[in-house]
Amino acid sequence: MPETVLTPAIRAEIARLERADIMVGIPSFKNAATIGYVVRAAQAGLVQYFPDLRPVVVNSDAGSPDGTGRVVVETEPPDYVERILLVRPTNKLARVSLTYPEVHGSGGKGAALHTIFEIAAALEVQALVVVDSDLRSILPEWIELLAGPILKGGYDFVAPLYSRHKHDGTITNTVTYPLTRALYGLRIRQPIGGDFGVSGDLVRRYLEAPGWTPDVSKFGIDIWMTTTALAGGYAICQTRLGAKVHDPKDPGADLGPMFRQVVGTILRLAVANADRWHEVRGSHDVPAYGFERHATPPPLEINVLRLLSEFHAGSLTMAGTWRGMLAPETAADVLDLATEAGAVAASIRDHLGLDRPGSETATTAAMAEAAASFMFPDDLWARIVYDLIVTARRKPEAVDSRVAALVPVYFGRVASLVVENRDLSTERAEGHVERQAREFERLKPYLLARWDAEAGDPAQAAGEGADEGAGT
Ligand SMILES: Nc1nc2c(ncn2[C@@H]2O[C@H](COP(=O)(O)OP(=O)(O)OP(=O)(O)O)[C@@H](O)[C@H]2O)c(=O)[nH]1
Ligand SMILES: [Mg+2]
Repeated sequence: MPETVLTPAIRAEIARLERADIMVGIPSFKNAATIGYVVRAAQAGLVQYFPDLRPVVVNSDAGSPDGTGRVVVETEPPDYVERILLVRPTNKLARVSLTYPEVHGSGGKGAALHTIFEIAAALEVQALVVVDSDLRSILPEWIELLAGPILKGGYDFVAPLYSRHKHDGTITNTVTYPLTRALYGLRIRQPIGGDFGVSGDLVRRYLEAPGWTPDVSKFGIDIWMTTTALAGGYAICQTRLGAKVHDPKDPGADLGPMFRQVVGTILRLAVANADRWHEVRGSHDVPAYGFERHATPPPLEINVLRLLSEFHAGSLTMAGTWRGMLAPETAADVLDLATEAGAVAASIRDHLGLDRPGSETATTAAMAEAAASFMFPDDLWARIVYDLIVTARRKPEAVDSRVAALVPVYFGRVASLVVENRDLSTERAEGHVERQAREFERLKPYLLARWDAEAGDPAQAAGEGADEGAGT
């Protein structure tokens, strides 16, 4: 990780705080509406569960114009928490909100966390907890659930386990969970959940680790943290947090940039850590901490029509790129599916009368029902992701453009999952996530064969299509 020049304000805060045992770090960007609750929950958790430790809450903000930092500073003071919880902690809780500097010219969630790591290391904390600032479902107990395994159990990295709505967490369900599991052999169900516990040792490792790219300064940070912990052989567990309720996102409308940053990062990490995953077969459960509870996350609407239309539109402009980055038979299957997606999208519009003025909206359920015939197979998706790893090694400079070209294909994959899960309970839909993860494991020999063939004869490109330029 590169060294950043901490701003004078941050240096002054470090000098003022001197030391802390436990820190809660909260990255933010325009979260004035929700961060107050997150700060109160974090404070209450520190006071209630760790009254003997020196605690600090640090908000690392992007300089949000909506007053996010002011909300943090003006939210109820720590002694309010002491009064309502009837706890008299040994140490006063410190609270800070500051604006983080960019890392090599890139800002975002990862740059915010970079500053949080620097402060945590400078204060020599034993445990760092990071939580998102748009959380509605955080409770004081989350601080114990995320820090407890580090302070009591000797773990270095605590990944979250939550109940999420069956249509939420699509990047997790389609890429980061199955790929992390198949590559490194550990079943970390939420590798990019955003709410983590990190030991002081691992924080120091993060500050030295290589591979801090512009994507890691943005939403690549979560998978970078998880993979760096895995590749470094750190002790990892999961913790049961109940439901994750946060600002909702529709994949087709909101998740394109996040997908590019997360998937670009996971591919680069896969190339860099090949010696960590090459010999791994199968996978193991990861211990889970905390009481098992049943929670029902709120429903999430997904625009299936938009997903299918974007998949089809992608095939019209990116067919050449797809042929260049996928094995020939994989590319042919994807192009056929994209054509079908176009036909299904047209029939949804027709069926639901979406071309008529004033009737452009429809529910997820109605769109999914109208698209019932559409199916993007698990094994095809797994091969696509594996092909991308192979091409990421061959042409590292092209990772960004390839991952951008993958976005419409991901939309097609998500549309298929929404269709398939339309009438299922969250538990049954979870079964499909597991089925897909097993498919990634089953096809790992396909990755290894292509990877090894490439190593023996990199020029030959393992039978891949030659057409790189046309149609991009
Ligand atoms: N400092 C900083 N924080 C950011 C930035 N973008 C996002 N964040 C924070 O990162 C956290 C996660 O961002 P979200 O947009 O909620 O993303 P997410 O919940 O991981 O993603 P979904 O599961 O797809 O909703 C929140 O606390 C955001 O405030 C940024 O540019 N700068
Ligand atoms: Mg969120």
